[in-house]
Amino acid sequence: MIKFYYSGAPNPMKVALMLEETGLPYEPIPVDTRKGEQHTPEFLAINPNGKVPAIVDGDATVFDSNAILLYLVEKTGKFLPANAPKARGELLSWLMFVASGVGPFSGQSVHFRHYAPEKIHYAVNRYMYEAQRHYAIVNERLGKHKYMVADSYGIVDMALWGWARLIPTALGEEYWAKFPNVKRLVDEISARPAAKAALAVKDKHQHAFKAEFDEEARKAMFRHQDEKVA
Ligand SMILES: N[C@@H](CCC(=O)N[C@@H](CS)C(=O)NCC(=O)O)C(=O)O
Repeated sequence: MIKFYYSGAPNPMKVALMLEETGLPYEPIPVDTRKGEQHTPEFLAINPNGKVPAIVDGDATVFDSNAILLYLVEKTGKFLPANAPKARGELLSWLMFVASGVGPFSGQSVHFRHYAPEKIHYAVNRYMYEAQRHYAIVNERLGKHKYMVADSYGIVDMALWGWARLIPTALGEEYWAKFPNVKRLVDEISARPAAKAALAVKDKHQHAFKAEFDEEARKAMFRHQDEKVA
């Protein structure tokens, strides 16, 4: 049984979606990042980066959401596009694009828009600009293709869904209108039973994650605040 270390945040939710899509049996294990559970020695032995998600599958330990998606594709053979190496090249390109572009820039946009103690216009503008630029590229791609890779639903769509469903938080509610093709795919995925099950994992297993974003949460998640390195 796969052990799935998770919270309700965007990166773990991509993996929850894939686990639900594949039907693999898994045991969800909550890691409450607002309480600092990501920094315990036990969890750091699984993910030295101290972030969710991570999985333990027998003697395989995998961390980083997109690495886990690839691992599960290879393990199950599900959602693996035919026509390698062409389609595989496409898959790797778009997966890395989502992993290194869409995710981090959306995350930093959320941080500087909602969590930074001061509103730094330069930072808000830079991350919103870059997040939008990435979504515009995805939007154009989805204007020509139903799905991100090989015209079939797969892990790049799942990786995108993790973050893109939060476009209103990362950029603002009005941005859906700018990216109608992204919205079309997000809505289609969100309507899938696997997506509903992924979002319901914590309720199904009665995992109560801390809701308040208080001083304890800031200390656990924004550790740069207590350490001057620049
Ligand atoms: N590159 C990593 C990023 C993981 C990540 O940033 N996870 C967030 C939740 S979406 C987290 O654990 N945050 C807690 C923290 O930063 O302390 C991935 O894709 O899995």
